Amino acid sequence: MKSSQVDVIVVGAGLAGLRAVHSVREAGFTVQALEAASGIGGVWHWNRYPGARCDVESYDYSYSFSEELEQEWRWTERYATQPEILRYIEHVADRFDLRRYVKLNTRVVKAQFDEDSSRWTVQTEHGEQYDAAYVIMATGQLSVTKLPEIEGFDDFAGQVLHTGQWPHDPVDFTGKRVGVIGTGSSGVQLIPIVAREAAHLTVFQRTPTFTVPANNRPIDDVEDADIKARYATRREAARMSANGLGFDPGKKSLLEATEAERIQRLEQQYQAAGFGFALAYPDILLDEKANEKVADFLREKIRLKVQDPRTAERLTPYGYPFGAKRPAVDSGYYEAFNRDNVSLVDISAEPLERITVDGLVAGGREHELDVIVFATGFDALTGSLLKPTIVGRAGQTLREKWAAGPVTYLGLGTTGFPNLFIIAGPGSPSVLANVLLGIEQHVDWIVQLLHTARARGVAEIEATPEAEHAWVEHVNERARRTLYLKAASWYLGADVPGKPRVFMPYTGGHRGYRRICDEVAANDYEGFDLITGSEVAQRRTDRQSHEVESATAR
Ligand code: N01
Repeated sequence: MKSSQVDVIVVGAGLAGLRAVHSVREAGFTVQALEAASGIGGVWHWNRYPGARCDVESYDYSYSFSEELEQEWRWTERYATQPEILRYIEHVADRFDLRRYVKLNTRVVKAQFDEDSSRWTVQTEHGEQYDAAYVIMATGQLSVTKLPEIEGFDDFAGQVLHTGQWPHDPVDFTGKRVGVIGTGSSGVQLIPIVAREAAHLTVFQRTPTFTVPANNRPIDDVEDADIKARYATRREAARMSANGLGFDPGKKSLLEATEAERIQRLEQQYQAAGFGFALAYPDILLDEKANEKVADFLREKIRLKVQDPRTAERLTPYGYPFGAKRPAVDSGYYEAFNRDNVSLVDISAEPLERITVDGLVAGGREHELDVIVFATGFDALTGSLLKPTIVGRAGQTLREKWAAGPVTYLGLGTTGFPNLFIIAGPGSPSVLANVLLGIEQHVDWIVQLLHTARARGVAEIEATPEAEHAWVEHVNERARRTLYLKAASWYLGADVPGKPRVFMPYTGGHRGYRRICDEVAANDYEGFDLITGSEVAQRRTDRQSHEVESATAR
C-alpha cells in the first residue's frame, strides 16, 4: 500500500496535538495530525455534559506561545465553560491555519517502527498508511472512557449516557427520572444542573469526594485589561511554580500555625481560591496530620451545607487523604442534596447489581429511571497510549513493554521506541499541574530536540535503558514522599480492574521538572541516544553479519 510521507505524525488534535502541529510546522517540518473524533478539541470535544468547565483559571488554561493571541482572546468567566474553551480552540485553529494539517474521523490503530529505515508506519482504521520520521502521541490523559462491569446494558429501555462521550445535541432532562453513577469531578459538576431540571435525580455514589467551591465569577473589562497588562509576569509565575498555576503555598507548615491562624487561612482559601485551596499549606499532601486537619475542615463544611444529617454523613469522605484522589471543584454540589427531588444511594453498601428494562438494581432495590448517566471516568493516562498497537524495536509492543505499568524517561520517550514522543503523559507532571503549561513545555522541548537532530543528521532518538530506569526510580521515590499512594485513585490505576497499580504522574512539580528537562537538553540530551544515519547503517551491517554468522554456525 502506498504511504503518505511526512516528517511528523501527531496523534490527536486536542490542545496538545494542535500545539504540536503549530510548533512542528513553524520549525519547518512537514506534519499530519490524525484525530479519531469528528472535531478538534480533544476532551473539550467529547465532554459536553451540562456543567462541564475547567477548574484551572481561564487565563492560565490557554496557550502562551503568541502574545497577540493572549491579548485578543476575551475570556468571559474565571473558569471557562466547555463551549467557551471549544470556541477558543477553534479560534486558535483558524487563526494559525492548523485545520488543514488535521484529518478528522481518523483513528490510528497501529504504529510500527522499521529498524531498516528508522521510520514509523502509522495505520488508520480506514486502512490509510503514513510514513513518518517521528510520531508524537498527543492522545490525552483522560480520553478512553470506562463503564462499570455490570449486566443489562442492552436491556434498558431508556437512554444511557457517559459524561466523556456526551451527545452533540442538548439532552433534555425535564420531567425525567435520572440516575447518575459516579461522583468524581464530572459527576460533581453535572449533578447540580440535572437536579434543577429532572423530575427526580438518584445519585449512585461509591466513594464520597472531597470538593472545594469553584467561586466562579464573570470577568469584567477592568479585570481583563489588568490581567492582560501583566500577562508575561503571570506566565512566568506559573512556570516558576510547582503546580503551574502561579500559586505559592509558602514555606510554613500547617502544623506550625495556631488553630486560629489555620482556620483563617483555610477559610480564606476556601472562599476564594478554587482549586488553589489544596495549596493553602505546603505539607497538605506530605504530612498525614496536616492533611487530616484540612480533611476535617472540609467535612465540617459538608455538615453545614447538607440539611439531612444522614445524607451529610454519607457524602463525607473518610479513609483516604484529601487531595490523594483528585479533588473536585464544585458549584452548588452539596446544596443539590437539599432538594426534595434528589436522593443518594451509597453503592459501597448497596452495590450495583444490574441494569434492567426499567432502571438499575442496587443492593436488591430497583430504582426506576428514564436516563442513566455514567460519570465513571476514564482509563487514565495509559488508556489512550495503549489503545492503538504500537510496535517498537524487535517487534515489541508498547502493551508488552508496559505490562507492569508505564516506564518512560522524563515521560517523553520510552526505550525500544525510537522517535516516539509522548505529550503530558505518565512520568511527567501531567495532570498534577496545569496540564496546558505541561503540554507547551513538552512541545517546545521536543521541537528543540528535533531541530538539533536535523542539524546533526540524527536518524534515531531513543531513551537509554539506564536513563529510563533511573527516571522511573526517581518518579517512584518522589511519589513515596507524598500521601498520593494512600488512596485508590485513577493516578494509580486503582479504578480499572486488572490495571497495574503504579503511580503514573511525576509529583516533583512543574518548575522542578522543567529544570530537569532543560538540564538534560543543555547536557547534550543526556539519557537519549542520538544516532546518526551513518551509525544506524553501520549497526544494520553489524546486525546482518551477526545474523549470517549465527546462521552459518547453526
Ligand atoms: O472521573 P473520576 P471523572 N461502579 O474517575 C465512580 C478531570 N476532570 O470523569 O471513587 C461505581 O474522577 C468513581 O468511584 P470511586 C479531573 O482530572 C476535570 O469525574 O472509584 N462507581 C468516581 O466517583 C478528574 O479527576 C474537570 O469509588 C464507579 C467516579 O465514578 C478526571 O477528569 C471536570 C465505578 C469517577 O470519577 C476524571 O473525572 C471533569 C464503578 N464500576 C473531569 N467506576 C474540570 O476541569 C467508577 N466509579 C473541572
